[in-house]
Amino acid sequence: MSASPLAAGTTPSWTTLAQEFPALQQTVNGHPLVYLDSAATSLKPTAVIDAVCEYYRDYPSNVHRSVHTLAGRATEAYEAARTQVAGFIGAQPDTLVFTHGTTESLNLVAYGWARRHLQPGDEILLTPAEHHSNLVPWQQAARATGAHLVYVDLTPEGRLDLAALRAAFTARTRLVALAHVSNVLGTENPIRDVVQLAHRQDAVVVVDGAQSVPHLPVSVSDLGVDFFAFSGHKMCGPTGIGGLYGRPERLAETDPLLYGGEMIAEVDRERATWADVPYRFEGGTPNVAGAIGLGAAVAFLDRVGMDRIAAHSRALAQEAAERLTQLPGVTVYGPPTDRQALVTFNCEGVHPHDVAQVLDSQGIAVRAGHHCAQPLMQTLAIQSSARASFYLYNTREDVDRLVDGLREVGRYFGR
Ligand code: 7TS
Repeated sequence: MSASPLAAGTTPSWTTLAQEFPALQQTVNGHPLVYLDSAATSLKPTAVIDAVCEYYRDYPSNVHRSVHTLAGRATEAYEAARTQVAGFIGAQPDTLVFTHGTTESLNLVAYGWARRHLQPGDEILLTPAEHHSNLVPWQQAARATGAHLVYVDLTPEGRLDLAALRAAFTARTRLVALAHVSNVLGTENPIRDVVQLAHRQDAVVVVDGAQSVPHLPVSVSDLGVDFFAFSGHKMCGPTGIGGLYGRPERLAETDPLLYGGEMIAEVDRERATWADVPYRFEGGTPNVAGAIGLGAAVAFLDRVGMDRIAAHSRALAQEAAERLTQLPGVTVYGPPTDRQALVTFNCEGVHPHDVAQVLDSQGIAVRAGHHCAQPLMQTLAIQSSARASFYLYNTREDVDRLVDGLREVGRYFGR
């Protein structure tokens, strides 16, 4: 780590920072890699890879059980990571549950809170822009409890319609679930306003932060949310680790999702009592290496500065959106301004998988498909789309490469 440009306490250039990501030091199909798929998963810096390797190499012990030295070191590192990650999202450590990611976090709320508290006829407010992970768990919870899903439409530009949201609340509204940042439109939802409206009605607000925590400074306490879910792998951390923040009073009224070792206080033949929050939600051996790697990831992001990262990814996405809009036959989705980190688009007459393939042949990685947001694809009246997503290791040259790559797509398909 002493060789890291970040260690010097200076402000390294984005090009210098990109050198911290070993995966970028390769060619793909004969071209230097341009990685524009960070919304699916981000690349990992050396600091994170080293932290994970160090755990497996030097102290690969289980946590919260054995008294030997290596186990003590593992437990200390795991809990230090909890403190660090909680601090990163403006939470207290005992309000942060380590999960395997956003999907598990949302399921934990849907099983542990919603199934216990929702009654037949209660209403769950959602938007049509939700990722399937913030939609299917509520469909299932509604089916199990007799609650109903109520969708709040977007404005024609693709933003949350606050007037429609206000009008959608009824005496039966118990829960509002929405993304902080859309993984397709790149819009940031006004969570504070949503919380204010919801709490007036005693409704619980569940926020899917999978696309916001990697890119924006986030404080769950400032936002005032009840639950907040996020994934480590989209924010420079390892796969298989993420978090669920819950307000203390909400976590206290949530049932565990996994029962077994580690999450109990006492067990006899007939029954058991639960460990304190957050441990009661972390049944079984946790992803120790993942948590330690995520701790290293947030330390890395903090050293770069979340304000800088937010401005950088936003500027790249905005520039890409403007330049793509000017290409013949290219349609860009989402509002023309206030775009976070990504641009979703289609090339007229070319399937997005073909777009992605031609870009890949030039060493440019983008995602194509429905982006796990099929109801939103239906709202946009498309089957699928291509998406370029940006992060701290991308540069303006990457936008140039994307634009050149799309001109090549046009030539290839005779447009
Ligand atoms: N919510 C949002 C808004 C997401 O973008 C994703 C993943 C998830 C939830 C699920 O996260 P996981 O870590 O539990 O899988 N989104 C994407 C994507 O846009 N492309 O690939 C994965």
